[in-house]
Amino acid sequence: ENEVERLRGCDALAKCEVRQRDVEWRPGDVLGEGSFSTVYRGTFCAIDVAVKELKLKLSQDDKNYFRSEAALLQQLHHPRVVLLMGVCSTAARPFMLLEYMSGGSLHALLHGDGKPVPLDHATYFCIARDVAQGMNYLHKHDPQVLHLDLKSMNVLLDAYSRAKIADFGFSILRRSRSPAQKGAIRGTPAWMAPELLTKGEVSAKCDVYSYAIILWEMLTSEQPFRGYDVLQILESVEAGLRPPLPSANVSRELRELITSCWAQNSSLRPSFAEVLGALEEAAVPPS
Ligand code: ACK
Repeated sequence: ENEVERLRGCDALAKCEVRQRDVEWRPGDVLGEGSFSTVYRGTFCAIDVAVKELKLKLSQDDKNYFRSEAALLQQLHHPRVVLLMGVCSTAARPFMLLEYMSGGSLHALLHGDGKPVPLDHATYFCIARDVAQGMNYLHKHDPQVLHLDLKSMNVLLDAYSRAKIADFGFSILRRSRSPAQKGAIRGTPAWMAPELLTKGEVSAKCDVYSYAIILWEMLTSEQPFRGYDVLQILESVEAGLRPPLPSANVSRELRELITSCWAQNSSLRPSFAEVLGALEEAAVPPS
C-alpha cells in the first residue's frame, strides 16, 4: 500500500450532497480566485456560505484535487478548521459550500490595500495560537493530515478575527508516520521548507516551517522573499537563508520559536503541540 495516500472519489461524499436550487449566489459576489476554483459569497437555505466552484476546462488532476479536498474536509471537524457544509457534484461546475469567513484571509488583513497593517500583541498571539491549534488537530488526526500549502492566504478570519485553516487542495493523508517520504513538489515556494522545495521530501515538519513564515509575516506585515523568483527562493532557502527578523520589539522567546520552526534540519523543528507550549511563554506581555 502506498504510504502517501490521496483520497479520490470517496463515496462518503454523497452524504453531504446538497441540491443546487438551495444555494444562491451572484456571479459578481466573488471573494477570491484560486488556481482551479473561484470562491463566491452566497447563501445555502438562507445561511451565509462561501461557494467554492470548480473552474471549467480543468485537467483530470485538478478535478481530482477538488474531489479529494472535499472528501478530506468532510472528515475534519475542529473549530480552527474551515467547515465543509456540503458539496454539489452534479452541477455543471461542481462546487463545495464552506462556512463563510467574513474577515477574509490573514494575507488580506496584513497587506490590506497595499499598506502593511501591523498586528497588536493580543491579536498576534490569538491568531498564532488558533493556527497552531488547527495544525495540531490535523497532525494528530488519524490518518494524519499534512496541509502542505499553509500560508497567510489560507488562514481565514471570522467576524471576531479568530482564525481557521482553509484550502486543503494539496493536503495528503498519511496512515504511516514515517519521518519523511517523497511526494510531489507543489505548494507556494516562499512558504515551502528547503527539503520540500529541493527534494520533494514531505513530512509534518514542512507545515511547521510554513508556520514560521506565517509568524514572520505577522511580525513584519511583509511578503516573504518579495521580488525573488522561484529559483532565487530555492537557492536562498537551501543555503539556510531566511527572511530577516526585525531587530526591535521581538521577544527572545518569539525569536527562538520562529528560528526553531524554520530550522534547516527538519527534525530540529518542534511539533505543533510543542509550538503551543512555546507560544504560551512567548505571549506573556513584556513588563
Ligand atoms: O484573501 P481573501 O479575501 O479570502 O481571498 C481568498 C479567496 O477566497 C481564495 O481562496 C477567499 N475565501 C476562501 N474561502 C473563504 C471562506 N470560506 N469565506 C470567506 N472567504 C473565503 C479568501
